[in-house]
Amino acid sequence: TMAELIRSETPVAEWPADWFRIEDNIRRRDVLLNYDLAPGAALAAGLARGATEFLDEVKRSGLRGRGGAGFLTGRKWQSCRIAPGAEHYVVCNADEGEPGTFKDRVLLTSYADMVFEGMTLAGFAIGAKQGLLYLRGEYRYLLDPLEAALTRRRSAGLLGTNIQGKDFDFDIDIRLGAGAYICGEESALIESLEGKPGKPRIRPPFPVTHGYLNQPTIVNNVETLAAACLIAKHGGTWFAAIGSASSAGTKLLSVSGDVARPGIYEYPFGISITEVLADAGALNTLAVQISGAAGNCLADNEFGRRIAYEDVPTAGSFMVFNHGRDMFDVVSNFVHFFAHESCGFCTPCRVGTAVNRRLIDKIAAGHGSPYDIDEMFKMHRLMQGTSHCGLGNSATTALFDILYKFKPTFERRLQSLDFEPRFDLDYALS
Ligand code: L3W
Ligand code: SF4
Repeated sequence: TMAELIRSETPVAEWPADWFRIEDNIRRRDVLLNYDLAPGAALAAGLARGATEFLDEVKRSGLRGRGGAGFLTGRKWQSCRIAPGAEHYVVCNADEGEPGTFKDRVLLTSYADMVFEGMTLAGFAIGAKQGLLYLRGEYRYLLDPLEAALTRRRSAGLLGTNIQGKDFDFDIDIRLGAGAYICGEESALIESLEGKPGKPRIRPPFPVTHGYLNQPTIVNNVETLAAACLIAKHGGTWFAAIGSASSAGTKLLSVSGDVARPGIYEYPFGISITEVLADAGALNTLAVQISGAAGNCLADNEFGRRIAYEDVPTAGSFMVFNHGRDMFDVVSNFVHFFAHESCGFCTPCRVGTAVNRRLIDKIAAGHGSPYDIDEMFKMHRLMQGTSHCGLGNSATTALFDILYKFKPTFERRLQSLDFEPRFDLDYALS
């Protein structure tokens, strides 16, 4: 069994082939999505279908955005296609900045053609001539190989004019970010693409009608665009048959932390936390932080839950902490992260993240009291209700999840043992 295999400490490379295919750092249970299509194969299949029929296949597939929010890709593309504008744009969000997420890096490193081909297919579906790949600044080392892939694709007639002999022109530019987490938020990303500071816009209007240069624009995650190639090739019904009821297809998870085998794993949606932990060789697990610093923290009584939009949604970050870890240290790290990454545009988030950092440092130094927990509650409620964008709205999710589930680690550090926050935790988390 898998458990025996893990206990025997057999090197992964010697595991039975039918358990996992390990290709370019992606571990797959059974044969799932084949990211290794020949360049041009998916594009030929998509172009042969025609733009509206291909878009119908994407709708039929049930594909949802892999950046975390899970918006229906077909619906997004349809809204953009019908939006009036002189030009339409395809933007690939490769600003993979969520702590613990590194699956887009693997796609960009080993399957760049799939990503570019997905962008090209998206351009065909929405009627765009220009694609932009926004690459996080920390991935600058990928710029040369990615540019080389674009050059190859141009020479092969997969980009440029009259692609594959059809009346379809499309090309792709790569733009580099400069290290700001907020530029993963789509409207801040668009501002940055326009050469402005990465401050989120007010949404609505959404980018599908008012995006890059105020023109209709789709912004999709790297993994979403790669999946679009498979839909072009195999059809929406094939894709919809993989995964769970409301979450079609597979998900790449970036598994890190206290596991014997960290890395990228591909699973059909619906996989349980327990199964992922077993596959990665996690022992003595205390908690799993899902979806990065902005996500939820699951304690061991929740490991039966499933990775799916209808249960535990995730952009792919799966950080494992065992009983040797102190969750206070983990959450302190997140609090510092958000104070650093808040863009400063709106007061609740700019001030709230800074106040929380001061309070968590005070508690860490042994000077804290229940009053400080109450203050953090106040910030939490304020920020969730009034922040301008998702960063401020989600900056305290992990803090209060961890406080709620691992209360003793906070209690130990407070001067007063009489730990009774005035605010009701259940209410605050509801
Ligand atoms: C047309 C409407 N389009 C919504 C579009 C919208 C966007 C998408 C999702 O991301 C996630 C969060 C974390 N007509 C529309 C519409 N859209 N209504 O759908 O929109 P939304 O607002 O639900 O979410 P969001 O704010 O864009 C929030 C994740 O982002 N996150 C971090 C992600 C990190 C990575 C990474 O490192 N690779 O992705 C941080 O918060 O999971 O769920 O396109 O335009 N009526
Ligand atoms: Fe900037 Fe935070 Fe306000 Fe978002 S919530 S606009 S990151 S200050």
